[in-house]
Amino acid sequence: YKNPYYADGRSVMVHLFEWKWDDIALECERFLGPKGYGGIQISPPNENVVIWANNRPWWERYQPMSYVLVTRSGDESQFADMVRRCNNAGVRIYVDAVINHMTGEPAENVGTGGNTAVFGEWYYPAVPYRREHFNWPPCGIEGSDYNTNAWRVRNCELVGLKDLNQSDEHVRQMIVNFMNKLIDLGVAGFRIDAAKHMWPEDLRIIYDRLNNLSTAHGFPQNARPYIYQEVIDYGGEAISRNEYTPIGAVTEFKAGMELSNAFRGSNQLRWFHSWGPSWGLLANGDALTFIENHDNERGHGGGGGVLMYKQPKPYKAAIAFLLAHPYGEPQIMSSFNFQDSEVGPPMDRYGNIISPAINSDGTCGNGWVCQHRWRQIHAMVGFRNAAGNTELNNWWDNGSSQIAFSRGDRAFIAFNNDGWSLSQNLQTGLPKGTYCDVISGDKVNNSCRGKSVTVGSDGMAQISIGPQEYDLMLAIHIGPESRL
Ligand code: ARE
Ligand code: CA
Repeated sequence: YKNPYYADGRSVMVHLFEWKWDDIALECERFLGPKGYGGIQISPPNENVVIWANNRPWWERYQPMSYVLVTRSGDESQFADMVRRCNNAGVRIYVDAVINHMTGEPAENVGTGGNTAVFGEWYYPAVPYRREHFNWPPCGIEGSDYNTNAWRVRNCELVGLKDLNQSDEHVRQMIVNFMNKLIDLGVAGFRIDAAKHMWPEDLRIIYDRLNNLSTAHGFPQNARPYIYQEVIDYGGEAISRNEYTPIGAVTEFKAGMELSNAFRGSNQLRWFHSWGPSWGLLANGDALTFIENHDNERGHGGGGGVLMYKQPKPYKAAIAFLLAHPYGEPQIMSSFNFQDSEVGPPMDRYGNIISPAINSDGTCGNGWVCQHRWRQIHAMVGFRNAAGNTELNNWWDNGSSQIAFSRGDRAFIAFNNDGWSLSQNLQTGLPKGTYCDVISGDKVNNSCRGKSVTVGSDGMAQISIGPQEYDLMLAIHIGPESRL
């Protein structure tokens, strides 16, 4: 359950938050595939309750009404078309699976697929679920429960969401049927929403009943779905992420917290020499790493304090480190622009999501941020792919916040988060030649739009990054995107 089964030579997952299936299919073909992205986390594909009272907030999608594949992102045929086209472009699809709970008790009672429920009776006819399928009697998780009471965190309601009982055979079967349907449609795995709120032994039984990935969609024989479980664990709670690593990968929230902290200037980059488990992070193969997610970029999920698209310079640098370093299975966020933390994606007055526009310079419009299209970010996907599974070598630091390292003889990166210039002759590990820095500009017509770096036959190169430059890192690698 810990292998994302990316296509050969690819890496990095992007969360296309609230994107429509038709737009994702196009994005796989016109951008993500060609740029080397490995996969996409999509928003929950199953029917959710419609919440006009809050003007269609993004979080209505975390209130399932049924497992029918109809949402604002599209219907089942659009979903199937997306998965097929993305797989053909070499890009895998990972589903955000909301299986801990159903809805709260909203005033409105119609789902995105037209189904209704009887909330007061815990009755969801389109699944079907009835009262006996929920943890009973209902109780609500209180803030102090996280520190003291694992049972209540798992058996009471998360923010009033009706809590399914995953030890019930019928509940297990409905969840397994839903997930297997998605596997058969060609998805490669799942984010398990609110995994902390379910018992690991119940989850194990559910995972073990999942089908192998579909060979009809290009996966190898006997491939198990990639499973990464959302467990927020900064330490000190009654429930530990270590209870979940035996059954799948886990979201590593500490990675984004530490990198945000450092690139904000509150910690020196030299300490990242030992980045990985010795920082208290999960074992390498267990960790889904990211800077920010859809919750904490907007202050949900105990969030706040992480870098996000509104602080572009340190944010891009934090992502560059995340993608350059071999530790973890990295994911990046692709957001829509927001001021209000509850507001949903760009929509028309009927509630239809408005597609991203693609500007002539490749950036997005219509309210979509599309971090995955920022040059400094997609260039680092190319860097990670070029680095492959090489080790980290040639670490250098100035005793403060100027650092550099190489990945085998394939890729080299330097960062300057000090307030003065970095100007050093450094070992890049790379073959002799001239390389374009992929951060400061593309290679166009065999010349560099940004900086170029000349590597000598001994691998050494003069590296310069001033404190006031547009970006604080420089990256070069083998392969046609960088080498002249
Ligand atoms: C909404 C309203 C609520 C209302 C509820 C029911 O905001 O006021 O009571 O509906 O009517 C998202 C939103 C919620 C939203 C929910 C359903 O964030 O605001 O509720 O959708 O629409 C905990 C969980 C963690 C969870 C975070 C948000 O452990 O699993 O809270 N994250 C996932 C998703 C969210 C989603 C859900 C779960 C629910 O990523 O987007 O909620 O499907 C400590 C603990 C953490 C805890 C955190 C916050 O840090 O360690 O475990 O996170 O506090 O309590
Ligand atoms: Ca639960």
